[in-house]
Amino acid sequence: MNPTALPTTPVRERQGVFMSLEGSALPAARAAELRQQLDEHNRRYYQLDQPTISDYDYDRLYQALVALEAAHPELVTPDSPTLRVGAPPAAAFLPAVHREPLYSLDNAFSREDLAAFDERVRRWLGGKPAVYTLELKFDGLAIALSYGNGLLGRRATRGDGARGEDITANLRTIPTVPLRLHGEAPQWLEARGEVIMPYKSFETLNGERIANGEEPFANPRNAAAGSSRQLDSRITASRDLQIFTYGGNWPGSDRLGTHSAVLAAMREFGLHVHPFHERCETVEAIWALVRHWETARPELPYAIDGLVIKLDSLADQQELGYTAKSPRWAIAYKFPPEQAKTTVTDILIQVGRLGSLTPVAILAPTLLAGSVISRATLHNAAEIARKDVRVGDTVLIQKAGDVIPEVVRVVTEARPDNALPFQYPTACPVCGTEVVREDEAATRCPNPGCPAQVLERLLHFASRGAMDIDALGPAVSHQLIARGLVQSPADLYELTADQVAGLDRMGNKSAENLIQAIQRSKAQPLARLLFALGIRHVGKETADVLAHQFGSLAALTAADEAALTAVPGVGPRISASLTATCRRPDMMEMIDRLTKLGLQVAAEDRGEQPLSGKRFVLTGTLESLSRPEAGRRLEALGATVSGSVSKTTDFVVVGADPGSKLAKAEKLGLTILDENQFRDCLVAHEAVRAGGDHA
Ligand code: 1X8
Repeated sequence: MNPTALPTTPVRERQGVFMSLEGSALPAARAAELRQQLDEHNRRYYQLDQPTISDYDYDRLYQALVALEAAHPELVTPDSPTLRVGAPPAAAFLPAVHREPLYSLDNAFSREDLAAFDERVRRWLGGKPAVYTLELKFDGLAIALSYGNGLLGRRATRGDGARGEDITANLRTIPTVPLRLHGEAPQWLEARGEVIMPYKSFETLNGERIANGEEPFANPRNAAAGSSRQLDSRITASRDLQIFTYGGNWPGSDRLGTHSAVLAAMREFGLHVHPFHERCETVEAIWALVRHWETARPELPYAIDGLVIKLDSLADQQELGYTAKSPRWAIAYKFPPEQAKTTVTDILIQVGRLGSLTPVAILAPTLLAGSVISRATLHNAAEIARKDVRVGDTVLIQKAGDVIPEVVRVVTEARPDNALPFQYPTACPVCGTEVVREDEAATRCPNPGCPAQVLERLLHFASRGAMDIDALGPAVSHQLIARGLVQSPADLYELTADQVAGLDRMGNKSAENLIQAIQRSKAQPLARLLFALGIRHVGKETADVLAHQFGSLAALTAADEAALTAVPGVGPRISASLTATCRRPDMMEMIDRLTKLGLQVAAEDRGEQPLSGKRFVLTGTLESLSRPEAGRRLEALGATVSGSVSKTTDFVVVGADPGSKLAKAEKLGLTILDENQFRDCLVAHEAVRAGGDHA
C-alpha cells in the first residue's frame, strides 16, 4: 500500500462534503458519515460525471465502511452503499433491463489481499487446484452489448447493475463495436465490456472544450462516459471512443469450459478483446504480473486502473457463485493513482473571475498519466500550509478527480537548504487590496476593479461559449485593460479601430477585424449574453433556461427569488446569486449600457412553435427524464413551464408522488398527462418541429 496516496486531512469540496479517513471516533457516527460521503461521491461519479476524489480514495472509503460494518454488524442499515451495486440510471434515457445483472468486483489493494482471495477460493474449491486468468482492468464506462441472431441490438450501460441506460444509438457509432458478428452467430449473445477514450483524444477534446468555454472532462473515463451518454448520438460519433469486451454469454458458451476459451470465441465473433490475458496458478505468478503492469502501465495509450483476476474454469465459477454484489470467483487489484516526482520552480497565486485566490505550483514539466504536467493546484492557503510546499522543493504529484493535478506531498529529504516557507499573501498579488478570508480555507480579493478579475471577466465574456469574440485573446485583452481602454465588457463596444491600432503587434487591418468581430457579437442571442455576464452559478444551461423563461434581461433582473426558483432547474443558490448580482449598481449600469449599445437583451422571436402559448406545470418525479430536461424540451417547443397551477395552465404533467398540485389541477378540471402521455406528446411535437425545420 502506498501511504502517500492516503488523504491525511479533509479535502475540501464544493458543497461542504468532506473526505476523510479519520473522521468521527464513535462507530455509529463514523458509519453514518462514511455512508453520506459515499452516497455523495456516488452521485457525482454516476450521475454528474464529475467526481471530486480519485477512485482509489473512493475505494478506500468504501473499504473503511465495509470493515466498520463487519466489526459492528448492528450498524448495517438497509440503505448502506455496501448493500448496493452502482447507482440508478441518469434520468434522460429509457431504462434497459439486462439479461443478467452486471456485477461489480471486490477490490484488492495489496499482495496480502490477493493471497486472502486465493485462500478463500481454494477453500471453497475444497482443495482442487485453482487456475486464474489475469486481464487488464479498463477505466471507462461499463456497458453490455446484446446481439440477436448476430445483429447488434440493445446496448446498455451498467447503471445499478440490474437496469442500465439504453444507449442504443450511441455505441453503434464506435468503430470497434461490430454491427454484425462474424461466423455462425448464436441466437443471442450478451457481451460485457468497457468504453474508453485514449489519452491523446481526451487531451484534444478537452482543449476544444476549454476553447469553447465549456467545462473540460475530469479524466478520460468521464469523457468516455459523457460521450457515450449523449442524447445526440452524432456527438458520440464525433468522439474517439474504443471498446474492449471481457466477458460473454450465449447459448452454448458454458460448454467451452474456460473463460480463456470464451474470450477466444468472442474474438472469433469479431468482438474487440484485448490481446493480453494470462493464466496464473499461484499468488507469486499473479504478483509478478502486478509488478510488471505497474511499470508498463504508463506506456499504454489509455487508462487502466488495475488488473482483474478470475477463476478460469466456468464450472468452478458456477460452483463459487455470487454474493449480493459481486462474484466470489473474481477480484480486482487496484493500482494506486499514478504519481510522478518533479520540482517546484515557483508558486503563483491566481485570481479568478469572481476574485477567489488559488495557489498554483509551477513545476518542471513531467509526464504523468498520459500528459505533460507543468502546474499543479495547491487548492488554498490551508493546504499549502499543511503540506509546507516551498519553491525549490521536490514534490510527488498525482491526478485525482480533477483535470489539474495536485501535489500529494513534499519529498522533504530532497529539500534544498535555502528553501523558505511560502508566505501566503495577505494582499491581492495583482491589485494589492487586502484579501478577505471567506472561511478557514478560501480567500478572495474583494476589489471588483482588480485588473486580474477584470481580465478574467473579459476573457470569459469573449470566450467561445459566451459572446465568441475570437480575436479577443489574453494578449489583446491584457493591453486593453492596461491602457485603460476597457474596464467592463460594455467598453468593448465603444472601442474604435484607431484606439486598437495602437496596441502591440496590431496593424490597421487586424484592428479593423477586431472591431468588426466585437460589433458582430452584438447579435449573439440573449442566452449567450446572460452566460457571458459571468454571474456566479449561472452556467450555460441555466442561462439558456433563464433566457427562455424570462425573455429579456429587464424581466430577469426584475424577478424576485420566488419567481426565479419557480423555473425548472433553478434552485435557491442560483436565484440568490442572481438577485444579489442584478441589484449591484455596477451590474445595473452595465446592463443599461449594453441595452443602449444594441445588444440582444431580449430573446428573438422564434416564430410560431408547435407548443407556442401553451402553459405546462410539471409535478412529481418523472422516471425517464429529469424535470429540468423536460422543461428545456418543452421550452424549445415554445411552451411556457410554470411552477404553479392556475386557471391559465393548459397541461399538468404528473410524475410519481405529485403532491398538492395534482389535487389543485383536478379541482380546476385541467388536462392531466401521465409520464407516458407526456413523452408521447414531446416526441410527437419534436418530430413535427424537425419536419418543419427541414422544410
Ligand atoms: C470490470 C472490468 C473488467 C475487466 C476489465 N475492465 C473492467 N473495468 C476484465 O474482466 N478484464 S470485469 C469488471 C466487472 O466485472 N465489474
